[in-house]
Amino acid sequence: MIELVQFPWSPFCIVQRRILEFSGRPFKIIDVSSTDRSRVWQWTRQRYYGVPILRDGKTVVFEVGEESQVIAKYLDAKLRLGLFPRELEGVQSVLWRHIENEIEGDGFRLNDIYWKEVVPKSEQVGFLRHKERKFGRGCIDQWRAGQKGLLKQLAGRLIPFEEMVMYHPFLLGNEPRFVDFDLYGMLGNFLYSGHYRLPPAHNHLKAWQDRMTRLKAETAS
Ligand SMILES: N[C@@H](CCC(=O)N[C@@H](CS)C(=O)NCC(=O)O)C(=O)O
Repeated sequence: MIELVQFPWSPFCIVQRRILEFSGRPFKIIDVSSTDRSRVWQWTRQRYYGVPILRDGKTVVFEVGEESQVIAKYLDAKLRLGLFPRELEGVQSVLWRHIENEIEGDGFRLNDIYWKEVVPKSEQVGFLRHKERKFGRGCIDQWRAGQKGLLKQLAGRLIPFEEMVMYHPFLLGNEPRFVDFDLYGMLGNFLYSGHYRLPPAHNHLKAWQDRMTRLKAETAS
């Protein structure tokens, strides 16, 4: 059985978790601490410490670069999900970079404002240290001070996605593609704390999100 190593509020883990749920195949979730990656390090034979990773029998699958989609492409090929049709590779590549940088950047900062409600107590010191080493001392307080502006920025950045799902059920047409799951994951992280809703003006996006939550693959074999 496929095993997904994750922690629950990670945007990139939500992407792979939803793809697996969508596939309808049984899989096992292995939660690791957001601050202790020893299992990931061990399973990847000291080649990776990020999450998510997958283990499928003897195969361990992990990303090889900031913009690779090794895990999603592995699942797509194995479970025949139709998420990466060749004719959409170009447009999907441009979109997933934007989704994983701009949308993710606003979303995780907004969720991190509530980090004490989200991160288990035993992981909090490691979490804060990791954030402050990466983004500077007091970064989360700065994000909290700028919360309104961040929310406005995210709402603006979501307008093109709202426009995309106005005329068809998924971002690129009538079928769900990788970028649908990618955006779903980034928004899942933004919404994780329970303190936010999608901007009310984006009602098509809300309907898309509900659709994505329920979606099951018909063609998976
Ligand atoms: N491009 C990677 C990004 C994965 C990523 O950034 N994961 C975060 C957790 S959300 C992580 O583990 N970062 C390394 C760290 O926390 O040390 C993917 O799609 O999986």
